[in-house]
Formats: sequence, C-alpha cells, structure tokens
Amino acid sequence: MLEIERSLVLIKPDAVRNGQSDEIISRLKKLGLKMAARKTLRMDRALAEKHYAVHKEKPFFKELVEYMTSAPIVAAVFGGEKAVAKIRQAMGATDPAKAEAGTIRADFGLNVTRNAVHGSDSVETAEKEISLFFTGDEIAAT
Ligand code: IDP
Ligand code: MG
Repeated sequence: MLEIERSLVLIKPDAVRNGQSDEIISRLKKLGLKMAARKTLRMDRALAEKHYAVHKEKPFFKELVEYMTSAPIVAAVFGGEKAVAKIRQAMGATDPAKAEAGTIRADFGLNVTRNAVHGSDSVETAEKEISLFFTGDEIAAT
C-alpha cells in the first residue's frame, strides 16, 4: 500500500538569511515530495520550547531556543511516500561536519546548532510538529 506521510521542515535562521530557502525546498521537491504549505515566521520562545520539548534537559537546549528565535525561519509541510525518511536522508547528519557530502546540512550547515534545516524524525512527531506551526486551513491536500 502506498503510504503518504507528512513531515515538518524548518529552514533555520542562517539559511534563510543567506538566501538558501528556495534551493533547499527545490532539493526536497526533487525527492518526489509535494510542498503543502510554506510560510516565513519568527518563532517565539514558547513555540521553540514546545517544538524542541524533547530536548529540554539537554545542555544545548538554551542555545538552541535562542538560535531558533533569533531571526526568521521558513516552515514548510512536505507530503509524499516515505516523506519522513527521504527528508532525513537528504538533510544528512545533525552535525554538518559529519554529514555525507551533497546533503543539505553538509552544503549549508555552519555547525551542530546552526545546521540549516529541521525535518521531523517520525510520522508521529511530524503530525505534532505540523500542528504547532500550521492550522488545517493553511495546508493543501497532498
Ligand atoms: P536533528 O535535528 O538531527 O533531529 P536532534 O538531536 O533532534 O537533531 O537535535 C535538535 C537540534 O538541536 C539539532 O538540529 C541542532 O540544531 C541542535 N543540536 C543537537 N545536538 C547538538 C549539540 O550537541 N550541540 C549543539 N546543538 C545541538
Ligand atoms: Mg530531532
């Protein structure tokens, strides 16, 4: 059976500022995925803390929330077959220095915090994350 998944993608502040949003989105579309919504926003602390709640106790949490709220990001919903895994693979490892050549993080990431993109890590977290950023009305059927 063809399983259509959705994933939340965030293009992080440096990549937006450096004009890399369109290139990143185009790479994700080339995976055969459809973009169902896209918007530019500045995350506030409450949203960043909710989105990264799983990392609350990590030593990098404060720095991560400060970074993600420091400037505008682009949030997008992508849908398609195996969307979650395809996007994670195209992103590369969390640390750009360890990411495989040709991945988004290898090409555009600056360091382990400023690593260009976020992509949901499972179908369950994708749906939770999407609901933090988008209302149903903002998302096209995929
Ligand atoms: P992921 O984004 O590849 O799923 P996670 O472990 O879920 O990686 O971490 C969430 C985000 O927190 C990362 O994308 C990165 O921005 C930041 N981060 C993760 N690990 C570290 C670290 O060791 N130092 C600083 N920031 C980190
Ligand atoms: Mg993660």
